[in-house]
Amino acid sequence: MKKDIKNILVTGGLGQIGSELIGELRKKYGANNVVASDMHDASDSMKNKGPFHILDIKDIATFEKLINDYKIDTIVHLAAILSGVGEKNPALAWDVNMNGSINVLNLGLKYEMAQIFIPSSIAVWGPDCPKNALQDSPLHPTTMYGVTKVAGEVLCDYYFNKYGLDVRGVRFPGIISAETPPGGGTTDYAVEIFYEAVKNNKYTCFVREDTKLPMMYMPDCLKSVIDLMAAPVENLKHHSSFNLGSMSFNVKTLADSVKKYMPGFEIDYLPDFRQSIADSWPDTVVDTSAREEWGWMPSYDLDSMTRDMLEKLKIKHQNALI
Ligand code: NAD
Ligand code: AKB
Repeated sequence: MKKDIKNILVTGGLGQIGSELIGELRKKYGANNVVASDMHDASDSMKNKGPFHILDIKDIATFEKLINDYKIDTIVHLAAILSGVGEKNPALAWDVNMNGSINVLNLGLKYEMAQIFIPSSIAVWGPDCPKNALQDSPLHPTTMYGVTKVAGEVLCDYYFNKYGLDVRGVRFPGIISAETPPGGGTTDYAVEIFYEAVKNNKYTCFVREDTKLPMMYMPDCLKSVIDLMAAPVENLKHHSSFNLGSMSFNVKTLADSVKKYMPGFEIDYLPDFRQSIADSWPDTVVDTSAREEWGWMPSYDLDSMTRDMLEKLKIKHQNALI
């Protein structure tokens, strides 16, 4: 039986996605019904907007106390180690990503929760994936981050099929945003370029100019989570592994888009270990299942995103916030 979402706990809420998703969830579900958490303490401005608690996702006692105190019936699980940091410390990526997800799923089961949302990533694919990734393309990642994302998807589907726990998730592309900098992934260059353009009008990119990856602007990322969480479960054939397309471009095209609004912008290239991670991921994704099963439709393209990013970051720069 489908249960209503009333009280949500967000893990990893101070990260790139959480710091904006919490606001969107609060608009829909009420400020006091969305509890933010992270392993680090939050700023006063974050704490003034609604409940916040320090929570390491491996600390089950604190997890359960929060669930009981706030009558939590839904977890949006964002705490994770991303691909760049994960390749430098694979043991940490395995520990946080796998133990975090299994703890969330077991607590979801124990407290008979209405829903669990755990994002996956384009990192589930590896070099044998076609450059245009299909929903069912082979999942043979070559990073530990990707390994944990594949295992996470399979685990989520196991909990749905065996226990009927309503677990949902999407394979996010690289997320681009102006609020909180990204936390150590391979697609971070597509965010850094905007920050550096505004601050210095030049950027040294850590992948080659022909590197092409799927990307998405934050407003579309937020919309995807809100819409998938609200979708009727009976409409879903997939659960935790929806491909999600929005835009795809190589770094040269991205730099040209920035130059349109920042004449004189310069870019050069100094590829590092993240080049081979980027090379192992597809260029584009086919997201027909998300469109058909819950009406996914992105709004932003490269040009509208570039304009909005630069506007937002210029204001932050003028106010000495970046
Ligand atoms: P992020 O790195 O910006 O934030 C992750 C947060 O998790 C950080 O605030 C960190 O402090 C917290 N964290 C780390 N270890 C923790 C622990 N043990 N206990 C509690 N908190 C802990 O990540 P994000 O970009 O916001 O990503 C959120 C989710 O979306 C992740 O599952 C990530 O894999 C997925 N995703 C993100 C992107 C992207 O481009 N941002 C793309 C694909 C998938
Ligand atoms: C990363 O680059 O690790 C993330 C992702 C695509 O999952 N941004």
